Amino acid sequence: MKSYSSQFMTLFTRLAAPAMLLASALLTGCGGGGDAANEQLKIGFAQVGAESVWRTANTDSLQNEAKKRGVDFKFSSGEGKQENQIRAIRSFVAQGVDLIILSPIVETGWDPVLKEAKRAGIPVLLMDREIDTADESLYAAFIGSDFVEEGRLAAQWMVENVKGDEVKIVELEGTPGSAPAIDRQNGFKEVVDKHSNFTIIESQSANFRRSDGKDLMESLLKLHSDIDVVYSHNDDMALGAIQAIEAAGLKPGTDIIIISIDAIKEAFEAVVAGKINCIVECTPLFGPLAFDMAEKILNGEPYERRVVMKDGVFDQTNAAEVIDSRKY
Ligand code: GZL
Repeated sequence: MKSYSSQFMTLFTRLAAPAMLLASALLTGCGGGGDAANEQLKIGFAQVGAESVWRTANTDSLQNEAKKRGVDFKFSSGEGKQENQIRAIRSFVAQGVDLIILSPIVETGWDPVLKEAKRAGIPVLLMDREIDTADESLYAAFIGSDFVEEGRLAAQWMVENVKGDEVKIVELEGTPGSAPAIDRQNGFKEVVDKHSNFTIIESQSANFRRSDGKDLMESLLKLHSDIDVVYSHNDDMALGAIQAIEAAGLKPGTDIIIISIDAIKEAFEAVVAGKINCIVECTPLFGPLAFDMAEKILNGEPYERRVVMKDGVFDQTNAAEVIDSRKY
């Protein structure tokens, strides 16, 4: 297991590398052969779960890249529970991994277990979602999207494309307490609050899950006969809501405008079919970048502590031309 402090790493590498190479040459009888510094990386990944197409695409991206790089990759699915992720992190520490990748299901409650990783000298790379902590030293870096901006982009598209004196919106929220649910709600509201003819009449969680999105939309349609817009924090819930809207005899994308985030392939297909009006991209394809960052952290090389992905906006004016190039 490599230790983490970059100063120690730099010193260690400078002083030890020639000695290690000499030792390996003596032991293996080969002069200047294998590079001892290139031992197999052992990385633990505490994933949220498998709640959405986005999530499984994210898992695949990491697992495929780990395989390509010959990393000893220890994957643990939290199955939607923080306690499972905390248990996985403790297990990675006990196994002496070199680095931990964490996609934290919610923002709070991580300090104790991250302190244990820090005491063990194991750096933590936050991927996808951020945490709420006063101690920034508990993680080495963050790589993910700007969820507040995603919410703003969704609302901006709505105020530019949906007309009416009194536009009523229902919001399908993601997992309560998660960074994407909190931030996508805040970013959307920031723009809506500047336009008095737009009103959010309901905002409830469907946990990023398709079946929950369908159930929630069914109940909202029973409560309200005048819904103009559905703003969904992810495509899975939007696709579930579409099932409920159609079951109610209404036309999604026409009778009720649908705006969603993630931009999975199935959502692109729904946009082309006229059932979703706008999707804001949130790429799950972190694999190559995550492992590049992990290697820099472990090698004591300079790296960006915060890497924010670029997200696009797609609607019925541009979805058809890019759908074939989409990778998730
Ligand atoms: C966003 C990610 C969210 C996706 C959902 O980066 O955390 O979690 O928007 C996923 O599809 O479940």
